[in-house]
Amino acid sequence: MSDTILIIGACGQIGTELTQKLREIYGNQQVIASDIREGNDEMKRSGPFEILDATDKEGILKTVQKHQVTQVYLMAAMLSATAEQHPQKAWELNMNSLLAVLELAKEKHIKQVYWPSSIAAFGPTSPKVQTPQKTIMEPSTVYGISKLAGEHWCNYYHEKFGVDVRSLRYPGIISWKTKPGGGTTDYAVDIYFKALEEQKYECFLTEETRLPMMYMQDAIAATIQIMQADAEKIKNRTSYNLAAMSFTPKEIAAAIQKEIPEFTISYKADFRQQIADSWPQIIDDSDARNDWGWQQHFDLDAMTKDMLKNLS
Ligand code: AKB
Repeated sequence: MSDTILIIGACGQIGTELTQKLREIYGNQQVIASDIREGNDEMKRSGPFEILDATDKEGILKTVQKHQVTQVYLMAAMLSATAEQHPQKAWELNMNSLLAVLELAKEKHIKQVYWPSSIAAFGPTSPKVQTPQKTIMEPSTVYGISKLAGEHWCNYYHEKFGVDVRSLRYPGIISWKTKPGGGTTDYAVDIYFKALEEQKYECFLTEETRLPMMYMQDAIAATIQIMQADAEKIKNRTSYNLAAMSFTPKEIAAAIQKEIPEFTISYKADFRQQIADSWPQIIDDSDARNDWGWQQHFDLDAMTKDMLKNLS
């Protein structure tokens, strides 16, 4: 394959594993990892690494030209909980980085762009169960507003300038290699670490808070699958709903208890409860399944077994 890929935000939760997988597929030298902070040894040893500010269009252009980049995966973002603490900064990072990359694609410096949206693009007035691909979207968080606006920028650049930009509305992503930071769904990662370290966990959401979630392997597979799909299969240029499972803190705790019977959970809801309450519970992703063949592999029990095996 002749593509050269730049990952912006390669040191984050998804970026780290995406970099590894893309290097396996395309070859180490074809995948340039970049982040505003220094990458870990493994990331720098296995292929090229650049320090890059996601909002610096000129810096991105220089990196694109230096490595003759054809595709950009823009993974840098401020997530929901942190964004509520720093609304202005979140807007600047989440929007300026996207507009910089879309402009570079419009100017034909790159051929293809991947940009993640989120279930956060929905809001309290969206249907909570089987949330459709197209429905009322009135997000009540800064992060959600930036994701919804970003989706429409993607669609606009595609319609007006023919930019080949593809996007998925990620649910909460669960993984063991790199911890997420600043998200509302992060409890579903922390709980596994605490289950092994302390056999107990205090959850910042209430026991019945149901949210859409996905194991990292599935998220990476979906991301690469949509980028490799034939262009005519991508009928939606805002962002595709994507789903694998939905569960509550009580249900994930029960799944952990099957493996660690002494594990206990307690609940102390904080400001993140309001964010979670504004999001869908179960997503209808039939467009992604029908248009380009999306299918998940992990359910809650399979993910729990794999998480605990890898962490212990
Ligand atoms: C968050 O919790 O902010 C993210 C997301 C659902 O996009 N994991």
